[in-house]
Amino acid sequence: MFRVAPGRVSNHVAAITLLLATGACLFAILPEARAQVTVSIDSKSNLYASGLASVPPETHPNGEGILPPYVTLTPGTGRVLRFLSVSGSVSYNNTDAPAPYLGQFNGPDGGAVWFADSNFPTNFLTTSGTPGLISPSEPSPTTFYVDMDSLGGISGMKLFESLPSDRRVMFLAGVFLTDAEPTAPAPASLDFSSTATGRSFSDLYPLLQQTFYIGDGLTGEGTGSIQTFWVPDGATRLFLGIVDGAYFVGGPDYYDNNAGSFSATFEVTTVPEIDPTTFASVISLVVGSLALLERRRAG
Ligand SMILES: [Ca+2]
Ligand SMILES: [Ca+2]
Repeated sequence: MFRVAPGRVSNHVAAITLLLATGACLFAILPEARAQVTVSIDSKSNLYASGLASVPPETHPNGEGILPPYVTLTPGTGRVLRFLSVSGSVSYNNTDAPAPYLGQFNGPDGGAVWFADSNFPTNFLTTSGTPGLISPSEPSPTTFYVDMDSLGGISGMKLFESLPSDRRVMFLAGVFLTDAEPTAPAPASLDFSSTATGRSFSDLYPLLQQTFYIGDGLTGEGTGSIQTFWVPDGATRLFLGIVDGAYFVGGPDYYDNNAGSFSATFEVTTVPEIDPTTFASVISLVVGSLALLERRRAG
């Protein structure tokens, strides 16, 4: 540590020493800056194909989409991911939906998109007794919610809302992986319903292979503060993509009728652990130096 020898240094040198010590302290606390990255995410990017060499078509009979984009991450601990900008819009079906539903585009936070056909109320919906599930008596057209199963090593995801207007599908989503191909079992599915984690979290701690909601990366939609996604130790890749499926329930599917894309700008920084003993030593040095300066000034 620094030592200030009384009587042998001028006030000037002591002041510089104090500044250097304070600067070193601040430098240790500030996060390490990393370069910003911008990635384009096609709406056909199948998040459930993350880390695979190719998209297995047999698990997506109605449209397997394409491999999702990814970035490599510098290994480490205490890493956080923050999105500085997410823009663009996507459609869950701009190809073969009935005319009223064709071309419903939504932004990165997702949309409460509409759908209605003769199968919808009976095949996939049960009772309004459970929050988020739509009552069969609810008039069509109604809106989707998300209740995806895991596939291989990649987890599913849930996003129920009682109010149809609060539901969100086709949002930007992500998953952290190592360099290895993901293998089962998948971790538990995260639940982004407002009755669970919600979409307005300030910090999220996803596991490896656990898909997570990103949206626009802000606590609100286009408003609020920047959300912090803690990178799981061991992660060396971040994949960005879309969660899609038949009515957004069950297995991933129906990627090929999507349209549009998102553009996401983000950075990963490292927040060093602050060693309490080191921190206390520096504070003690600063206080000691101040006291020395005062004594010399008084003398
Ligand atoms: Ca689709
Ligand atoms: Ca948001």
